Amino acid sequence: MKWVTAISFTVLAGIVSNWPTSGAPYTQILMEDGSPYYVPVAATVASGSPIRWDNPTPTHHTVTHNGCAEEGHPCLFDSGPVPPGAQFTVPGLPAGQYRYHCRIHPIMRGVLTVSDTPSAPSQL
Ligand SMILES: [Cu+2]
Repeated sequence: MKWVTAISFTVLAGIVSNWPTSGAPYTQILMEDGSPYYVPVAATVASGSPIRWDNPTPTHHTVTHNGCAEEGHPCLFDSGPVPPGAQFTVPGLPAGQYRYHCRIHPIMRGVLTVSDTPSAPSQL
């Protein structure tokens, strides 16, 4: 029965990829060929909220958490090469600050701040 599951996933993936981009349930960050390279270069999202990087440029880029390039540090996300016209989605991250870069163009750097959900009660 494995093939049934495979077909279900294929159909689901088709539906998901056809979702309209307006009002999409994720935070979108664009990759660009010029400064600041990631737009917005400093993004803030709620914890658990998906983040999607889109590559509208004619070259490959990566979205690599800085920890992935530093021995002994946790590596929370690394897209690998994202082709032109493709995108990379992280389903959600715990609260914290995540600096990231492009492995192909080390000059490309961004920072993602993941905050606790706005509805969380204040600790003041
Ligand atoms: Cu790049």
